[in-house]
Amino acid sequence: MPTLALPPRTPDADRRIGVDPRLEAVRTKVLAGQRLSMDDGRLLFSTPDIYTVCELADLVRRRLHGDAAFYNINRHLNYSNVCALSCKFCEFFRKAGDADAYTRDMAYVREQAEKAVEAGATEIHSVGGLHPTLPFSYYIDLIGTIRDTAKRLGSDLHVKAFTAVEVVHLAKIAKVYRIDDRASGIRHVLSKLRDAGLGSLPGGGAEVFDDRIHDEAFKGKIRSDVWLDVHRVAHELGLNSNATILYGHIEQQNDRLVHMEMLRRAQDRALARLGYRGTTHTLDTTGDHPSDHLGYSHDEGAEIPAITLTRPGTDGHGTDGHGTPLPESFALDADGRAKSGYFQTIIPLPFFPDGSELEHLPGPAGLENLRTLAVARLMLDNFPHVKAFWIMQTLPMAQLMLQNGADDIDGTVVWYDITKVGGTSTHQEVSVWTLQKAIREAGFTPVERDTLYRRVTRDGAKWKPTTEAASR
Ligand code: V47
Repeated sequence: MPTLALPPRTPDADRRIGVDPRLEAVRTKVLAGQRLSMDDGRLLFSTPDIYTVCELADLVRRRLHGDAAFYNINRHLNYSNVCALSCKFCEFFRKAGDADAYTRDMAYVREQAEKAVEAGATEIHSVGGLHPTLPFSYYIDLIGTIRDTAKRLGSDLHVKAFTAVEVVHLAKIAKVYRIDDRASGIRHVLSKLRDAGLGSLPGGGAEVFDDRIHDEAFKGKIRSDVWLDVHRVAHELGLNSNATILYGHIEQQNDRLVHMEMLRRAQDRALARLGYRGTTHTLDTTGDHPSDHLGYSHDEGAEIPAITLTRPGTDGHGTDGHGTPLPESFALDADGRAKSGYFQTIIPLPFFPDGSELEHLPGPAGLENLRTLAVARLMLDNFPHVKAFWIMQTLPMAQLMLQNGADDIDGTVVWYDITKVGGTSTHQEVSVWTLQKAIREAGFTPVERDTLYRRVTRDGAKWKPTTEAASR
Protein backbone atom coordinates (compact mmCIF):
# COMPACT_ATOMS: atom_id res chain seq x y z
CA MET A 1 0.00 0.00 0.00
CA PRO A 2 1.26 3.51 -0.75
CA THR A 3 2.53 5.34 2.30
CA LEU A 4 3.36 8.64 0.65
CA ALA A 5 1.58 11.76 1.86
CA LEU A 6 -0.14 14.15 -0.50
CA PRO A 7 1.46 17.56 -0.86
CA PRO A 8 -0.16 20.05 1.53
CA ARG A 9 -2.78 22.50 0.34
CA THR A 10 -1.48 25.98 -0.27
CA PRO A 11 -1.72 27.74 3.09
CA ASP A 12 -4.37 30.44 3.26
CA ALA A 13 -6.07 29.02 0.18
CA ASP A 14 -9.50 29.71 1.65
CA ARG A 15 -8.92 33.41 2.11
CA ARG A 16 -10.18 35.87 -0.48
CA ILE A 17 -7.40 36.94 -2.73
CA GLY A 18 -6.34 40.55 -2.45
CA VAL A 19 -3.03 42.35 -2.61
CA ASP A 20 -0.76 40.84 0.03
CA PRO A 21 1.05 43.71 1.80
CA ARG A 22 3.80 41.32 2.88
CA LEU A 23 4.91 41.16 -0.76
CA GLU A 24 5.86 44.85 -0.75
CA ALA A 25 9.29 44.05 0.70
CA VAL A 26 9.83 41.46 -2.04
CA ARG A 27 8.72 43.98 -4.66
CA THR A 28 11.24 46.49 -3.35
CA LYS A 29 14.01 43.94 -3.68
CA VAL A 30 12.93 42.89 -7.17
CA LEU A 31 12.76 46.50 -8.31
CA ALA A 32 16.25 47.09 -6.95
CA GLY A 33 17.55 43.84 -8.48
CA GLN A 34 18.49 42.36 -5.12
CA ARG A 35 18.73 38.66 -4.51
CA LEU A 36 15.68 37.14 -2.81
CA SER A 37 16.15 35.10 0.37
CA MET A 38 14.72 31.71 1.20
CA ASP A 39 12.17 33.46 3.43
CA ASP A 40 11.11 35.56 0.44
CA GLY A 41 10.73 32.34 -1.50
CA ARG A 42 8.57 30.81 1.21
CA LEU A 43 6.30 33.85 1.07
CA LEU A 44 6.09 33.65 -2.73
CA PHE A 45 4.94 30.05 -2.41
CA SER A 46 2.49 30.60 0.47
CA THR A 47 0.83 33.90 -0.32
CA PRO A 48 -2.70 33.72 -1.73
CA ASP A 49 -1.75 36.73 -3.87
CA ILE A 50 -0.46 34.77 -6.82
CA TYR A 51 -1.18 37.77 -9.06
CA THR A 52 1.59 39.82 -7.49
CA VAL A 53 3.98 36.85 -7.65
CA CYS A 54 3.28 36.54 -11.37
CA GLU A 55 3.48 40.29 -11.93
CA LEU A 56 6.94 40.41 -10.36
CA ALA A 57 8.10 37.40 -12.39
CA ASP A 58 6.86 39.11 -15.54
CA LEU A 59 8.74 42.28 -14.60
CA VAL A 60 12.00 40.34 -14.33
CA ARG A 61 11.32 38.42 -17.52
CA ARG A 62 10.69 41.61 -19.48
CA ARG A 63 13.75 43.24 -17.99
CA LEU A 64 15.82 40.41 -19.45
CA HIS A 65 14.04 39.64 -22.69
CA GLY A 66 11.61 42.44 -23.52
CA ASP A 67 8.89 41.11 -25.75
CA ALA A 68 11.01 38.29 -27.22
CA ALA A 69 9.84 34.71 -26.65
CA PHE A 70 12.07 31.88 -27.82
CA TYR A 71 11.35 28.58 -29.54
CA ASN A 72 13.50 26.16 -31.49
CA ILE A 73 13.13 23.56 -34.21
CA ASN A 74 14.23 20.32 -32.65
CA ARG A 75 13.78 16.58 -32.45
CA HIS A 76 13.88 14.31 -29.43
CA LEU A 77 15.61 10.98 -29.94
CA ASN A 78 15.34 8.46 -27.12
CA TYR A 79 18.00 5.92 -28.02
CA SER A 80 16.76 3.23 -25.63
CA ASN A 81 14.09 2.79 -22.99
CA VAL A 82 15.94 -0.12 -21.36
CA CYS A 83 17.00 0.97 -17.91
CA ALA A 84 18.81 -0.66 -15.02
CA LEU A 85 16.81 1.55 -12.62
CA SER A 86 13.09 1.33 -11.79
CA CYS A 87 12.26 4.79 -10.46
CA LYS A 88 8.80 5.04 -8.96
CA PHE A 89 7.96 8.25 -10.80
CA CYS A 90 9.00 6.99 -14.25
CA GLU A 91 6.70 5.41 -16.83
CA PHE A 92 9.37 5.39 -19.52
CA PHE A 93 11.71 2.59 -18.44
CA ARG A 94 11.47 -1.03 -19.62
CA LYS A 95 13.50 -4.11 -18.82
CA ALA A 96 15.49 -5.87 -21.54
CA GLY A 97 13.19 -8.54 -23.00
CA ASP A 98 9.96 -6.58 -22.37
CA ALA A 99 7.78 -6.59 -25.46
CA ASP A 100 8.00 -2.83 -25.90
CA ALA A 101 11.68 -2.41 -24.96
CA TYR A 102 13.73 -0.80 -27.71
CA THR A 103 17.33 0.19 -28.45
CA ARG A 104 17.98 2.16 -31.63
CA ASP A 105 20.74 1.17 -34.02
CA MET A 106 22.83 3.63 -36.02
CA ALA A 107 20.73 3.15 -39.17
CA TYR A 108 17.73 4.42 -37.18
CA VAL A 109 19.75 7.31 -35.72
CA ARG A 110 20.94 8.29 -39.21
CA GLU A 111 17.41 8.20 -40.55
CA GLN A 112 16.17 10.42 -37.72
CA ALA A 113 19.03 12.86 -38.26
CA GLU A 114 18.20 13.03 -41.98
CA LYS A 115 14.55 13.74 -41.20
CA ALA A 116 15.59 16.38 -38.69
CA VAL A 117 17.79 18.16 -41.24
CA GLU A 118 15.03 18.00 -43.87
CA ALA A 119 12.66 19.63 -41.38
CA GLY A 120 15.19 22.40 -40.68
CA ALA A 121 15.94 21.29 -37.12
CA THR A 122 18.86 22.89 -35.32
CA GLU A 123 18.99 20.43 -32.42
CA ILE A 124 18.64 16.79 -31.51
CA HIS A 125 17.88 16.22 -27.84
CA SER A 126 18.87 12.65 -27.03
CA VAL A 127 18.46 10.83 -23.72
CA GLY A 128 17.70 7.26 -22.71
CA GLY A 129 17.61 4.72 -19.91
CA LEU A 130 20.70 3.39 -18.17
CA HIS A 131 21.27 0.52 -20.56
CA PRO A 132 23.10 -2.30 -18.78
CA THR A 133 25.12 -3.65 -21.73
CA LEU A 134 25.63 -1.01 -24.45
CA PRO A 135 29.35 -0.20 -24.72
CA PHE A 136 30.72 3.33 -24.35
CA SER A 137 31.50 3.35 -28.08
CA TYR A 138 27.74 3.27 -28.78
CA TYR A 139 27.33 6.76 -27.31
CA ILE A 140 30.30 8.13 -29.22
CA ASP A 141 28.81 6.62 -32.41
CA LEU A 142 25.42 8.12 -31.61
CA ILE A 143 26.83 11.63 -31.47
CA GLY A 144 29.10 11.07 -34.48
CA THR A 145 26.27 9.68 -36.58
CA ILE A 146 24.04 12.68 -35.91
CA ARG A 147 26.81 15.20 -36.53
CA ASP A 148 28.13 13.48 -39.68
CA THR A 149 24.68 13.06 -41.17
CA ALA A 150 23.96 16.75 -40.78
CA LYS A 151 27.34 17.69 -42.22
CA ARG A 152 26.87 15.36 -45.20
CA LEU A 153 23.59 17.14 -45.94
CA GLY A 154 25.29 20.54 -45.76
CA SER A 155 23.74 21.46 -42.43
CA ASP A 156 24.43 21.33 -38.72
CA LEU A 157 22.69 19.70 -35.78
CA HIS A 158 23.55 20.57 -32.20
CA VAL A 159 23.58 17.43 -30.06
CA LYS A 160 22.16 18.11 -26.60
CA ALA A 161 22.40 14.74 -24.95
CA PHE A 162 22.72 12.65 -21.79
CA THR A 163 21.42 13.69 -18.41
CA ALA A 164 23.85 13.73 -15.50
CA VAL A 165 22.76 10.26 -14.38
CA GLU A 166 23.56 8.90 -17.85
CA VAL A 167 26.97 10.60 -17.78
CA VAL A 168 27.80 8.82 -14.50
CA HIS A 169 26.52 5.55 -15.98
CA LEU A 170 28.80 6.06 -19.00
CA ALA A 171 31.76 6.69 -16.71
CA LYS A 172 31.01 3.37 -15.04
CA ILE A 173 30.70 1.59 -18.39
CA ALA A 174 33.97 3.17 -19.53
CA LYS A 175 35.44 1.92 -16.23
CA VAL A 176 36.75 5.33 -15.22
CA TYR A 177 34.36 6.08 -12.35
CA ARG A 178 35.87 6.12 -8.90
CA ILE A 179 33.80 6.97 -5.83
CA ASP A 180 36.77 8.65 -4.16
CA ASP A 181 37.46 10.86 -7.20
CA ARG A 182 34.28 10.99 -9.24
CA ALA A 183 35.12 14.28 -10.95
CA SER A 184 38.02 12.81 -12.90
CA GLY A 185 35.90 9.96 -14.34
CA ILE A 186 33.15 12.41 -15.23
CA ARG A 187 35.70 14.74 -16.84
CA HIS A 188 37.19 11.87 -18.85
CA VAL A 189 33.80 10.83 -20.24
CA LEU A 190 32.54 14.35 -20.91
CA SER A 191 35.78 15.24 -22.73
CA LYS A 192 35.40 12.20 -24.99
CA LEU A 193 31.74 13.04 -25.67
CA ARG A 194 32.59 16.68 -26.34
CA ASP A 195 35.38 15.67 -28.72
CA ALA A 196 32.87 13.44 -30.54
CA GLY A 197 30.61 16.48 -31.03
CA LEU A 198 28.42 16.75 -27.94
CA GLY A 199 27.21 20.35 -27.79
CA SER A 200 25.54 20.68 -24.39
CA LEU A 201 23.84 18.79 -21.56
CA PRO A 202 20.07 18.75 -21.07
CA GLY A 203 18.68 19.51 -17.64
CA GLY A 204 17.05 16.19 -16.83
CA GLY A 205 17.58 13.87 -13.92
CA ALA A 206 17.80 16.57 -11.28
CA GLU A 207 14.32 15.70 -9.95
CA VAL A 208 14.37 17.47 -6.58
CA PHE A 209 17.57 17.96 -4.61
CA ASP A 210 16.67 16.28 -1.37
CA ASP A 211 18.32 13.04 -0.36
CA ARG A 212 15.33 11.80 1.64
CA ILE A 213 12.96 12.32 -1.29
CA HIS A 214 15.51 10.92 -3.70
CA ASP A 215 15.82 7.72 -1.72
CA GLU A 216 12.05 7.39 -1.53
CA ALA A 217 11.07 8.13 -5.11
CA PHE A 218 14.22 8.00 -7.25
CA LYS A 219 16.20 5.29 -5.48
CA GLY A 220 19.41 4.33 -7.27
CA LYS A 221 19.56 7.61 -9.19
CA ILE A 222 22.46 9.92 -8.46
CA ARG A 223 21.89 12.37 -5.65
CA SER A 224 22.18 16.13 -5.86
CA ASP A 225 25.89 16.33 -5.10
CA VAL A 226 26.74 14.05 -8.03
CA TRP A 227 24.26 15.78 -10.38
CA LEU A 228 25.86 19.12 -9.54
CA ASP A 229 29.34 17.67 -9.99
CA VAL A 230 28.50 16.50 -13.51
CA HIS A 231 27.21 19.94 -14.47
CA ARG A 232 30.17 21.68 -12.82
CA VAL A 233 32.62 19.56 -14.79
CA ALA A 234 30.62 20.17 -17.99
CA HIS A 235 30.80 23.90 -17.33
CA GLU A 236 34.53 23.69 -16.67
CA LEU A 237 34.88 22.01 -20.06
CA GLY A 238 32.98 24.88 -21.68
CA LEU A 239 29.74 22.98 -22.20
CA ASN A 240 26.55 24.83 -21.37
CA SER A 241 23.78 22.93 -19.67
CA ASN A 242 20.20 23.25 -18.51
CA ALA A 243 18.56 22.39 -15.20
CA THR A 244 15.17 20.93 -14.35
CA ILE A 245 13.11 20.63 -11.21
CA LEU A 246 10.50 17.89 -11.02
CA TYR A 247 7.78 19.00 -8.62
CA GLY A 248 4.30 18.05 -7.48
CA HIS A 249 5.02 14.53 -6.21
CA ILE A 250 6.14 13.82 -2.64
CA GLU A 251 8.23 16.94 -2.12
CA GLN A 252 7.19 20.03 -0.16
CA GLN A 253 7.36 23.59 -1.43
CA ASN A 254 10.39 24.24 0.77
CA ASP A 255 12.22 21.42 -0.99
CA ARG A 256 11.69 23.26 -4.26
CA LEU A 257 13.27 26.35 -2.75
CA VAL A 258 16.27 24.40 -1.51
CA HIS A 259 16.62 22.97 -5.02
CA MET A 260 16.51 26.46 -6.52
CA GLU A 261 19.00 27.78 -3.98
CA MET A 262 21.43 24.98 -4.81
CA LEU A 263 21.15 25.71 -8.51
CA ARG A 264 21.52 29.44 -7.92
CA ARG A 265 24.66 28.82 -5.98
CA ALA A 266 26.09 26.48 -8.61
CA GLN A 267 25.37 29.13 -11.26
CA ASP A 268 27.11 31.82 -9.19
CA ARG A 269 30.16 29.60 -9.27
CA ALA A 270 29.88 28.93 -13.00
CA LEU A 271 29.59 32.62 -13.81
CA ALA A 272 32.41 33.52 -11.42
CA ARG A 273 34.56 30.94 -13.21
CA LEU A 274 33.87 32.80 -16.45
CA GLY A 275 35.17 35.95 -14.86
CA TYR A 276 32.02 37.74 -13.82
CA ARG A 277 31.90 39.46 -10.52
CA GLY A 278 28.97 39.87 -8.22
CA THR A 279 28.27 41.25 -4.82
CA THR A 280 29.44 39.29 -1.83
CA HIS A 281 26.61 37.37 -0.35
CA THR A 282 26.27 34.93 2.50
CA LEU A 283 24.13 31.95 1.72
CA ASP A 284 20.82 32.07 3.54
CA THR A 285 20.17 28.56 4.76
CA THR A 286 17.82 29.46 7.59
CA GLY A 287 15.57 26.56 8.42
CA ASP A 288 16.88 24.39 5.62
CA HIS A 289 18.43 21.01 5.46
CA PRO A 290 21.84 19.98 6.72
CA SER A 291 24.79 21.02 4.66
CA ASP A 292 25.12 17.85 2.63
CA HIS A 293 21.74 18.62 1.05
CA LEU A 294 23.23 21.74 -0.43
CA GLY A 295 25.71 19.78 -2.46
CA TYR A 296 28.71 21.86 -1.45
CA SER A 297 29.19 20.77 2.12
CA HIS A 298 32.81 21.89 2.26
CA ASP A 299 31.99 25.58 2.18
CA GLU A 300 28.62 25.71 3.86
CA GLY A 301 27.93 29.24 5.01
CA ALA A 302 30.97 30.62 3.23
CA GLU A 303 30.77 33.91 1.45
CA ILE A 304 30.24 33.48 -2.26
CA PRO A 305 29.64 36.14 -4.89
CA ALA A 306 26.00 36.50 -5.91
CA ILE A 307 25.84 37.27 -9.61
CA THR A 308 22.45 38.66 -10.48
CA LEU A 309 21.47 39.01 -14.11
CA THR A 310 18.07 40.49 -13.49
CA ARG A 311 18.94 43.80 -11.91
CA PRO A 312 17.68 47.07 -13.37
CA GLY A 313 20.03 48.49 -15.94
CA THR A 314 20.30 45.17 -17.69
CA ASP A 315 17.66 46.66 -19.95
CA GLY A 316 18.12 49.37 -22.50
CA HIS A 317 21.72 48.73 -23.54
CA GLY A 318 23.55 46.20 -25.66
CA THR A 319 20.25 45.45 -27.25
CA ASP A 320 19.40 42.58 -29.51
CA GLY A 321 17.22 44.57 -31.86
CA HIS A 322 14.19 44.32 -29.64
CA GLY A 323 15.27 46.95 -27.17
CA THR A 324 16.20 44.22 -24.73
CA PRO A 325 19.44 43.77 -22.86
CA LEU A 326 22.46 41.60 -23.28
CA PRO A 327 23.74 41.13 -19.75
CA GLU A 328 27.47 41.45 -19.50
CA SER A 329 27.93 37.82 -18.60
CA PHE A 330 26.89 36.77 -22.06
CA ALA A 331 29.23 39.09 -23.88
CA LEU A 332 31.72 37.75 -26.38
CA ASP A 333 35.21 36.62 -25.59
CA ALA A 334 38.32 37.81 -27.40
CA ASP A 335 37.72 35.34 -30.25
CA GLY A 336 34.23 36.66 -30.83
CA ARG A 337 32.57 33.59 -29.36
CA ALA A 338 30.05 33.62 -26.58
CA LYS A 339 31.59 32.56 -23.32
CA SER A 340 30.30 29.17 -22.40
CA GLY A 341 30.09 26.93 -19.39
CA TYR A 342 27.01 27.90 -17.40
CA PHE A 343 23.36 27.02 -16.86
CA GLN A 344 21.23 28.49 -19.63
CA THR A 345 17.73 27.72 -18.53
CA ILE A 346 15.66 26.35 -15.68
CA ILE A 347 12.82 24.05 -16.72
CA PRO A 348 10.17 23.38 -14.08
CA LEU A 349 8.60 19.98 -14.85
CA PRO A 350 5.20 19.13 -13.33
CA PHE A 351 4.96 15.53 -12.21
CA PHE A 352 2.67 13.25 -14.26
CA PRO A 353 1.55 10.32 -12.11
CA ASP A 354 -0.13 8.26 -14.87
CA GLY A 355 1.50 4.91 -15.51
CA SER A 356 4.09 5.36 -12.74
CA GLU A 357 4.30 3.72 -9.34
CA LEU A 358 3.12 7.02 -7.85
CA GLU A 359 -0.13 6.89 -9.81
CA HIS A 360 -2.14 7.42 -6.62
CA LEU A 361 -0.80 11.00 -6.34
CA PRO A 362 -2.83 13.76 -7.99
CA GLY A 363 0.08 15.66 -9.56
CA PRO A 364 0.13 19.47 -9.64
CA ALA A 365 -2.58 21.53 -11.33
CA GLY A 366 -2.59 24.82 -13.24
CA LEU A 367 -2.09 27.45 -10.55
CA GLU A 368 0.61 25.43 -8.86
CA ASN A 369 2.40 25.11 -12.18
CA LEU A 370 2.11 28.83 -12.83
CA ARG A 371 3.31 29.75 -9.36
CA THR A 372 6.27 27.36 -9.39
CA LEU A 373 7.46 28.76 -12.69
CA ALA A 374 7.05 32.37 -11.48
CA VAL A 375 8.94 31.61 -8.25
CA ALA A 376 11.72 29.97 -10.27
CA ARG A 377 12.03 33.15 -12.37
CA LEU A 378 12.27 35.27 -9.24
CA MET A 379 14.61 33.08 -7.20
CA LEU A 380 16.94 32.08 -10.03
CA ASP A 381 18.13 35.60 -10.70
CA ASN A 382 21.30 34.32 -12.37
CA PHE A 383 19.61 32.04 -14.88
CA PRO A 384 19.14 33.84 -18.19
CA HIS A 385 16.18 31.72 -19.31
CA VAL A 386 13.09 30.03 -17.92
CA LYS A 387 11.50 27.41 -20.11
CA ALA A 388 7.83 26.46 -20.10
CA PHE A 389 8.23 23.05 -21.76
CA TRP A 390 4.96 22.97 -23.68
CA ILE A 391 4.96 19.18 -23.97
CA MET A 392 4.51 18.85 -20.22
CA GLN A 393 2.77 22.15 -19.52
CA THR A 394 0.49 22.06 -22.60
CA LEU A 395 0.61 24.84 -25.18
CA PRO A 396 -2.20 26.97 -23.67
CA MET A 397 -0.46 26.84 -20.30
CA ALA A 398 2.89 27.67 -21.89
CA GLN A 399 1.25 30.80 -23.33
CA LEU A 400 0.12 31.87 -19.85
CA MET A 401 3.59 31.13 -18.54
CA LEU A 402 5.15 33.43 -21.13
CA GLN A 403 3.15 36.20 -19.46
CA ASN A 404 4.31 35.13 -16.00
CA GLY A 405 8.05 34.56 -16.08
CA ALA A 406 8.88 32.21 -18.95
CA ASP A 407 10.70 33.38 -22.08
CA ASP A 408 11.05 30.03 -23.90
CA ILE A 409 8.60 27.28 -24.81
CA ASP A 410 11.03 24.72 -26.30
CA GLY A 411 10.45 23.40 -29.78
CA THR A 412 8.70 21.31 -32.37
CA VAL A 413 9.79 18.10 -30.53
CA VAL A 414 7.93 15.55 -32.76
CA TRP A 415 8.41 12.37 -30.70
CA TYR A 416 8.35 12.44 -26.93
CA ASP A 417 8.36 9.17 -24.98
CA ILE A 418 8.92 10.24 -21.39
CA THR A 419 5.47 11.65 -20.61
CA LYS A 420 2.30 11.57 -22.69
CA VAL A 421 -0.02 14.39 -21.74
CA GLY A 422 -3.70 13.64 -22.27
CA GLY A 423 -3.23 10.48 -24.29
CA THR A 424 -1.08 7.55 -25.17
CA SER A 425 0.72 8.73 -28.29
CA THR A 426 4.40 9.56 -28.26
CA HIS A 427 3.91 11.60 -31.45
CA GLN A 428 3.65 15.11 -30.07
CA GLU A 429 4.56 17.47 -32.88
CA VAL A 430 3.63 21.06 -33.44
CA SER A 431 4.52 23.13 -36.44
CA VAL A 432 6.64 26.24 -36.30
CA TRP A 433 3.56 28.15 -37.37
CA THR A 434 1.64 26.85 -34.32
CA LEU A 435 4.45 27.80 -31.94
CA GLN A 436 4.72 31.27 -33.46
CA LYS A 437 0.96 31.73 -33.32
CA ALA A 438 0.89 30.72 -29.64
CA ILE A 439 3.69 33.18 -28.85
CA ARG A 440 2.06 36.04 -30.79
CA GLU A 441 -1.30 35.37 -29.19
CA ALA A 442 0.38 35.68 -25.78
CA GLY A 443 1.61 39.14 -26.80
CA PHE A 444 5.24 38.36 -27.59
CA THR A 445 7.51 38.35 -30.62
CA PRO A 446 8.53 34.83 -31.63
CA VAL A 447 12.29 34.42 -31.92
CA GLU A 448 13.80 31.23 -33.26
CA ARG A 449 16.91 30.31 -31.28
CA ASP A 450 19.46 27.54 -31.49
CA THR A 451 20.35 25.41 -28.47
CA LEU A 452 22.77 28.07 -27.19
CA TYR A 453 20.08 30.77 -27.45
CA ARG A 454 21.64 32.43 -30.49
CA ARG A 455 19.08 33.86 -32.86
CA VAL A 456 18.67 31.81 -35.98
CA THR A 457 18.52 33.23 -39.46
CA ARG A 458 17.38 30.83 -42.11
CA ASP A 459 16.76 30.22 -45.74
CA GLY A 460 14.23 27.37 -45.73
CA ALA A 461 15.75 24.33 -44.07
CA LYS A 462 19.23 25.94 -44.11
CA TRP A 463 20.02 27.94 -40.99
CA LYS A 464 22.79 29.74 -39.21
CA PRO A 465 23.09 31.31 -35.79
CA THR A 466 23.67 35.02 -35.46
CA THR A 467 27.36 35.63 -34.98
CA GLU A 468 27.28 38.97 -33.24
CA ALA A 469 26.14 37.80 -29.80
CA ALA A 470 24.48 35.08 -27.86
CA SER A 471 20.99 36.12 -26.95
CA ARG A 472 21.48 36.54 -23.24
O1 V47 B 1 14.64 13.89 -15.86
C1 V47 B 1 10.21 11.67 -15.88
C2 V47 B 1 11.12 14.03 -16.00
C3 V47 B 1 12.84 14.57 -17.30
C4 V47 B 1 8.19 12.08 -15.39
O2 V47 B 1 17.21 20.44 -21.06
C5 V47 B 1 8.84 13.29 -15.59
O3 V47 B 1 16.13 21.54 -22.59
C6 V47 B 1 6.94 14.45 -15.16
O4 V47 B 1 14.80 16.82 -18.59
N1 V47 B 1 6.25 13.32 -14.92
C7 V47 B 1 13.34 14.50 -18.71
N2 V47 B 1 8.23 14.46 -15.47
C8 V47 B 1 12.92 15.74 -19.50
C9 V47 B 1 13.93 16.83 -19.43
C10 V47 B 1 13.88 17.94 -20.40
C11 V47 B 1 12.75 18.17 -21.15
C12 V47 B 1 12.74 19.23 -22.06
C13 V47 B 1 13.84 20.02 -22.26
C14 V47 B 1 14.98 19.78 -21.50
C15 V47 B 1 16.19 20.62 -21.72
C16 V47 B 1 15.02 18.75 -20.55
O5 V47 B 1 11.46 14.29 -17.30
C17 V47 B 1 13.40 13.57 -16.34
C18 V47 B 1 12.39 13.63 -15.25
O6 V47 B 1 12.67 14.66 -14.35
N3 V47 B 1 10.09 12.99 -15.87
N4 V47 B 1 9.04 11.09 -15.59
C19 V47 B 1 6.83 12.12 -15.03
N5 V47 B 1 6.13 11.01 -14.80
